Amino acid sequence: MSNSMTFLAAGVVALTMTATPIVAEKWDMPMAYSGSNFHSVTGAEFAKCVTTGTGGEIEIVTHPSGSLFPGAQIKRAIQTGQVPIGERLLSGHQNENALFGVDSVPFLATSFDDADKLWEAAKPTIAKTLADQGLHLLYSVAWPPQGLYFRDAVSSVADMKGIKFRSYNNATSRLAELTGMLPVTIEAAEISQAFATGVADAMVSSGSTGYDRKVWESLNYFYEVDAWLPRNYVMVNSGVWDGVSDQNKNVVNACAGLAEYAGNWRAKEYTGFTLQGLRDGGMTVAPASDQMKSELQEIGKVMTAEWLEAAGAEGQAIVDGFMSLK
Ligand code: PCA
Repeated sequence: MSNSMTFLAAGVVALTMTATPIVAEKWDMPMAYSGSNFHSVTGAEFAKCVTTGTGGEIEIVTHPSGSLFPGAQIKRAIQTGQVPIGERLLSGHQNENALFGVDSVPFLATSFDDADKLWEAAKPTIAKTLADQGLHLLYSVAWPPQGLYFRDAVSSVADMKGIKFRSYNNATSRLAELTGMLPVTIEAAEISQAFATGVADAMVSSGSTGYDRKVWESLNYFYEVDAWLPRNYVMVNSGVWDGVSDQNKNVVNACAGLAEYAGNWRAKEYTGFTLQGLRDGGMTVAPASDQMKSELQEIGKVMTAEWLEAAGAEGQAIVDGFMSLK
């Protein structure tokens, strides 16, 4: 390169730098579920939307499969500023505050429509509870309805006695206790291994998680119970959020709105698709027997009463609000 060209090139670089003083920020976004899971796919699109929409001023990079932080640590990592943003299962924090378990009360909201209404009723309280903990709620997407997975056929609660049961929150551990099973808490990212090695022989989850983790390699039965539809949500550290320009906040909010819509749409599409995937993998997928359904309903009543007791007036107000939307 001639001297004059070098000079010219340096001038262009200097001009570009002064003309557009971009302060690029990289936001690492931990996510607990596998990269192929629909929540993770939605999160990756959200990240791209923000990166493009802010002209690269905020670049979000997702880390699925619990690779940056395992699910149980994601919220704390954001609260303590180790990462600015992330996604977590809302009911995973039920041990901190019963309100976070509003979406895992058995048989309260058992369809996508009802889960939407329950979220509408709960969202202001949940957003405030998170804000009090230094977290800003961005968007939330439902999982498909929860059913019961077993290695061996089961037709009543009595058949469940003594089975090692993989749980993912307080409600699922409690369900295990009330059905005489033995709960062991395991993140979704680890379940294929847990089932293959006999650490657990059953779980409650969606067709989606069973499909993502290829559980047909170990388990043989999925009973459609439609017990509840838990939610994932994406949160940002409040201090980080406060530092975002109004213009970029608008972009992030618009991308969050799109992600919520697309994620919930995918959850519905994925319900039938993944149940068929379980069948194709060799599993028996069927509604629970009438006896099992009615016994689970009784257990649901106990768990509902326990949740209302723990969640107090705020919990009752959410349930009342939900009933008025139904
Ligand atoms: N899958 C997640 C939570 C709910 C679901 O359907 C899991 O099993 O961990």
